[in-house]
Amino acid sequence: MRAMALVVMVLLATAGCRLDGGAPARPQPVVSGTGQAALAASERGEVRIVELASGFNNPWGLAFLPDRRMLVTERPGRLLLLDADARLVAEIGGLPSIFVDGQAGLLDVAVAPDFERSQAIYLSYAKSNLRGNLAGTAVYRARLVDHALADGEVIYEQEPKLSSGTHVGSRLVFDGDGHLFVTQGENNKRPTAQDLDKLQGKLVRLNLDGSVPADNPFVGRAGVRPEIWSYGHRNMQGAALNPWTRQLWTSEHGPFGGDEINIPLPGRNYGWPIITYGINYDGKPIPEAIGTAAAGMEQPHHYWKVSPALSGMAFYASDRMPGWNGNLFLGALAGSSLIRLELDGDRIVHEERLLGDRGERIRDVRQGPDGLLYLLTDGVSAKLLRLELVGD
Ligand SMILES: [Ca+2]
Repeated sequence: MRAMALVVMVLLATAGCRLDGGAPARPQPVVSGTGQAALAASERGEVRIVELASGFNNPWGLAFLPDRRMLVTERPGRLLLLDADARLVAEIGGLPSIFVDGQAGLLDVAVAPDFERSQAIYLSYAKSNLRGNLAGTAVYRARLVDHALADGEVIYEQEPKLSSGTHVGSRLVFDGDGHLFVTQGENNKRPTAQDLDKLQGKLVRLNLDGSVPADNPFVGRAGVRPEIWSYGHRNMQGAALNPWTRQLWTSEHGPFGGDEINIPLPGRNYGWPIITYGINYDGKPIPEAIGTAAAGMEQPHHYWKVSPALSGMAFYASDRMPGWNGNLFLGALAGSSLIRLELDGDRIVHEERLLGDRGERIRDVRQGPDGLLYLLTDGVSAKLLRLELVGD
């Protein structure tokens, strides 16, 4: 066995002191640089899987800085900075107060398109009300200065707040044209997904400072929140910009069955809970559902009868691994695999499940600046993995 440098960093920061509404995070070591590699077979060749780091506590989102360092969010309220070799550098300080309970907590992280000038990063998270018993999805923008956030500002938050820790989303995606998309859930308050005066169960589109774009579809309509881009969504935990069409694609958890991919168009109704391909977990129909289709409601672009439990997603656009170029990858939680979809234009023409024999829930997937794929697994002792298609 070759000598390996094990760098163990015990985090001394007391993350618990800035958490509201839930058990404090349990600081634990993130172990980097083990470099353990495994091979897996796939339709397009052999896949080399390298374990870059482990010990993350319920990680949610991964983002690359321009210098190839990485930011990883942990749902209990930590933001970690890793160097380009995935060694832990620091826990970032100066985060906002975060509501941590169930599915709620610190969620996605996104690096501003002009980061090299602005040093701005964006976080989506659950923000509590004053009583601390309910929360809503919110977006925080701040500058990353060394190992802390500075000049932080809440640029968006759901009001009223309805969640006690379920179906909060969330992913953050820039459209490359001066806007930020925020995916959200309906807080398991199903009918609110159809209420246009509420922000739960909506995809929203903001300017980079959080203001409402003048060309949002409902601007100026009485009783309708102008942030809304599309509605009738259950819980979108994945989103990515299609690099070839520049359109946003989202993944959405169905109930029992009926997970969806959508390409949300402005002002459209994506149906939840009126139309769905899923049923309740107890085997009964969704109470509000009238079927799988209705006038004025959009069909999903793609759906699964058996829910993989879709999480983060990434389009792969690189010549580094030609066999995967043009594919769409999605993490599957319950499905414990990485879903690879082949596209013909927007049409999904083939699906392969990767890494299924590892039995790991996949929380996020991103294309790295080196043209390789990076995954976060899920849970209390989660891993950062790097995938390379070597038999291509
Ligand atoms: Ca739908």
